[in-house]
Amino acid sequence: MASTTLSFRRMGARTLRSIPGVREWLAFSQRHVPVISEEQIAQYHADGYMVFDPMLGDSIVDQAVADILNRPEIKDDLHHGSRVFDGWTFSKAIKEIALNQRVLRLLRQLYYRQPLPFQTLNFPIGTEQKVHSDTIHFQSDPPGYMCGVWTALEDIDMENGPLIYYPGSHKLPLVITEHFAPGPGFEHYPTYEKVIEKLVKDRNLTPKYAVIKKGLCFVWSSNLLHGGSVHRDKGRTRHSQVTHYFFEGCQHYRPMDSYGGYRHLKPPTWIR
Ligand SMILES: O=C(O)CCC(=O)C(=O)O
Ligand SMILES: [Fe+2]
Repeated sequence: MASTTLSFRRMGARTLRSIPGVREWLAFSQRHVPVISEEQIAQYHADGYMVFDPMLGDSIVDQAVADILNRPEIKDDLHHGSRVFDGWTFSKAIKEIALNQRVLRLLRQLYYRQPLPFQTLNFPIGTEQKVHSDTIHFQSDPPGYMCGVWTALEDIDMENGPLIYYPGSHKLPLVITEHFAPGPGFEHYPTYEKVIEKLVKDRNLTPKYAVIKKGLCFVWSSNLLHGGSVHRDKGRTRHSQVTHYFFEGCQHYRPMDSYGGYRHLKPPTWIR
């Protein structure tokens, strides 16, 4: 009897949510409802990362994967750098992952500002990307209001190229273009990678790996050192999606293209 009542209630809630505008109103009215504890917030700022369950459901995760499989950038030239840029522009599932209400609530709790998703990248296999901090690509003023939310679209283990990261490294001083290049520009990126490699060695940093289950997110603070570890099992995929977020009330610029007081402002395209 109790379970019949419960399933009627669930059905009623589902029907209500399908009315146009109700879902959005619900999300809006619940935007300040906490999804993590004060201790977890403190832990995130101490470590520079956390694992979070956005409660996505398999169907949306599988749909996001299906939506990128026919893209030419994946079908015609698959390599470790392969990625689909801004899949949210054509995939409802990718956009839903980027705008997931639990993630938005989490980020509001972590930063006390409204999060603004601005970019999605979908990876079919491990990136094997060298260790870096996203602050070389995206920075805010005031600094630090940027983060990455990396969602496992399938189970990740040590064989299919998990994220590598260095706990606590978000507290290291920022590495900016002036430290390693004669001027701004992406052509200096290989030098940046060498600088970071040396930093990791000199500080004797110990890596960890984001071995997480399908549907879970790995959230990193803007200056956390991270990259893609070796994708050992070439027969497997590593479907994943990263969404980058800025926060409201900040100026946004690209450090790699900035230099000597000049800031390369690049207004992001917000995902909405
Ligand atoms: O997925 C990866 O292996 C690395 C992704 C990354 O570093 C990023 O998107 O900022
Ligand atoms: Fe990154």
